[in-house]
Amino acid sequence: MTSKTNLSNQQLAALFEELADLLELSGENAFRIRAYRSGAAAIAGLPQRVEELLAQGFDLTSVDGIGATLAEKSKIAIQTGSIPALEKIRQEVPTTLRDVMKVPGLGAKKAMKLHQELGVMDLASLKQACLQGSVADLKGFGPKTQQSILQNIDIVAQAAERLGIDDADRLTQRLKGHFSQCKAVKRLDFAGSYRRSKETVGDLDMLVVSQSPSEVMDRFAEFPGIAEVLARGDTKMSVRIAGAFQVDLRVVEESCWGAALQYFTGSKEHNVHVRSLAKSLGLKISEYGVFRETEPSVAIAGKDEESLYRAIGMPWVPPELRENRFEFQKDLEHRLEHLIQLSDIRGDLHMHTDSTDGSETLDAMANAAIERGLEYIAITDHSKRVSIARGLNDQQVQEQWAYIDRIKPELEGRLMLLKGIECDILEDGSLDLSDDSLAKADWVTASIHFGFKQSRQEITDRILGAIAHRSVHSISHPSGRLISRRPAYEFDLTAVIQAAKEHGKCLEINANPARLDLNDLQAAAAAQAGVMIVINTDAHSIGNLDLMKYGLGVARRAGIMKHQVLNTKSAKQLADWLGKHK
Ligand code: DGT
Ligand code: CA
Ligand code: CA
Ligand code: ZN
Repeated sequence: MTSKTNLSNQQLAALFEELADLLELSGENAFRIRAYRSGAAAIAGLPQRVEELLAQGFDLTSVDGIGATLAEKSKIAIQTGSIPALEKIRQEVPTTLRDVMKVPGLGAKKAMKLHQELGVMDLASLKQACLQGSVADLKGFGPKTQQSILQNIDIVAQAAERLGIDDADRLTQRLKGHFSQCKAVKRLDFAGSYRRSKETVGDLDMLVVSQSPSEVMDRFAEFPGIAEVLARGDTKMSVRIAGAFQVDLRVVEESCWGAALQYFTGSKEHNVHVRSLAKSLGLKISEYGVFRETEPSVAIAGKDEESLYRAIGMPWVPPELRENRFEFQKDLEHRLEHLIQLSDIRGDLHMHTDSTDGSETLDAMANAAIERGLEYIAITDHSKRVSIARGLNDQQVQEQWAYIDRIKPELEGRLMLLKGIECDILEDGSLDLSDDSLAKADWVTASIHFGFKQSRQEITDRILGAIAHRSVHSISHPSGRLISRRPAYEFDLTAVIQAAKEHGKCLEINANPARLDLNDLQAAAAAQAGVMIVINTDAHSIGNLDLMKYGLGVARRAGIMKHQVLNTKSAKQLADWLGKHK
């Protein structure tokens, strides 16, 4: 079979995703839609291009999730670049409605109703309809729904443009792998917001040192995920990956590496300040190096970043701090000396097991923690209110803790295993488990999973009540947001910080990249107020224990120092701390 379309697996998967969305909008039966979705996921996960597989005579239906219909449509797509069924339905349903159906709280049915009744075509016309108040008048919607749609539109619009830090991370790994065999590449790194560990990344900025830029660009063009080459010059190239995501490549000289890396790492605000400092010293900093204004052709620094910062009298600034927040303040040296790093983390105080919605047994989680060199963990399964996760009631949690007491001796000297619980803060402000139960725990973290639509005051009061409860040690994912999917509930962060400080309770940075909650600014405010921070993975599987690094990204962006984080303490120190916080 020959093909002229050069369709990547991501592009092919995107076609099936679109088909599934449009079918859902048109009211097609759920079974067919699910088949296309799982097919799309299966195709996106294939290690080799579908085109190559077909050329080798590989039978696509042997892949889990790909049936005969999907295999046949894939063949046609590889040959023609599209799928006839998709072409047909695009005539009937505007494809821009896909964004509308993804607004939290809407879905396909409501999106279609908005289309049919109000002529909504896309996010822009949806926003307009909300602002005009016509959504509130529609049967089944109302003013409250209209209000929440308005809030959620921006989140969806942003999600379409930005990649989560973990997705960006995976993409950098694939790109590194792709270039590992390319001899023309002497050095490769990623700059921009990715290097600064922002929670989402607008585009990836890749820097390469090479003597032969064209060879590097040729190799770049062969990257399997590429949908389109947007621009290619002598040393610059931009491509579009899968959906809408962009990767910029710049090839630089070895002698400019530090200056280029510094320039393209940003942030823009940081760089503006760096350059004004340089100017006050009679220096000029560009992506090519540091120059004396009197001698603009000879670089005096810039081969590495250290030399660039030294030239303006500064220590090297970790990328996460380059946001013009803390790095130009007088206490920089002190902050740098103590800035928290991943190796400071000695335990993890939020994780789930298969007793609720985790995928592993308690023993497996404990062993995985030991393998990762953690000194202690708290098992914090859900409480009963989270019924979809089979949350534990008073009796079940006692049973789990009795089990922990039984296996503790075996773990002695290897892992301190804490009897914990993630206890829901109920809608009425009470806690989901009895005071008697909670008093028997080693570690109680309280969190909100329901009642997001309550007023700012009600939600604030719920959290304040939990903070004041004598058995609670910490509040988990305090804002309740899901990045690019659900906004935080409304609450008074300042009041929460103050109460946590007063009662000596912790606030969590939840390291799960879908949450990162508290975020960097909130965590900075809490730490500056003197609140103890705890950084937890909220692991639901063994692999999730490795998400800690994303929480560290947030903490470092917040300028947080080691002593401000509870789980940098040794097991002994933590036991002492818990003893004092009974
Ligand atoms: P993003 O991609 O939106 O998540 O954020 P960044 O920070 O990665 O921004 P991006 O990709 O536009 O640019 C990467 C860095 O390059 C940016 O942080 C600073 C530097 N940079 C790019 N363009 C300009 C510019 O026009 N002026 C200045 N001062 N710096 C720039
Ligand atoms: Ca960028
Ligand atoms: Ca860029
Ligand atoms: Zn949890």
